[in-house]
Amino acid sequence: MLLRIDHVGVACTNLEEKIEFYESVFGLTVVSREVNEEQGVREAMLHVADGDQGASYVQLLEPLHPDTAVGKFLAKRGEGVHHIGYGVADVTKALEEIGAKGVRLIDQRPRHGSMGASIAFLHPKDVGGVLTELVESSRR
Ligand code: V0V
Ligand code: CO
Repeated sequence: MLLRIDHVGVACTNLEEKIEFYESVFGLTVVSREVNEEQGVREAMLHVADGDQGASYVQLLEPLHPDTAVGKFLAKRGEGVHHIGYGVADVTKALEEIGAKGVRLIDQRPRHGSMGASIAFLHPKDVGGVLTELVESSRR
């Protein structure tokens, strides 16, 4: 069901500083920057690699307000890995299958994600403490 790791989401307090870090230390390139009001983030996607099933990225996330998913995470845990996004062929179908196995769905239906993707989150408490995102890429 999971095709690849689409992205690793990293929570940070200063997006511009963190972009510069990933560019200068790892030589990565920003391929997209967006503000996603619904998710409460300003984010950047940095391309890591291309594979048979699509590309993989690092997603740097800065909260728009303290009272958001990433804002609360930063207050509680500080900067670091926030979630893992797995590529799937059909996010609606994947949600159905995973929900039927008793895993709590944060999103009952897909939301708008970075670069036109359809995304949905699974509750970290039901995935061994890992906030897990399903990503149906718009380009396949
Ligand atoms: C919270 N918890 C986490 C966590 N965030 N555990 C692992 N990884 C995380 N990122 C734990 C937290 O420590 C608590 O455990 C418990 O879950 C409840 O957390 P809370 O601080 O009370 O916060 P809640 O319950 O209000 O919200 C937590 C959830 C929320 C996960 C439900 O953050 C959420 O809905 N996230 C999905 C949306 C999201 O993250 N959007 C930003 C990325 P203890 O302390 O009680 O044991 S947007 C994105 O990725 C986009 C746009 C994209 O890829 O395109
Ligand atoms: Co993400």
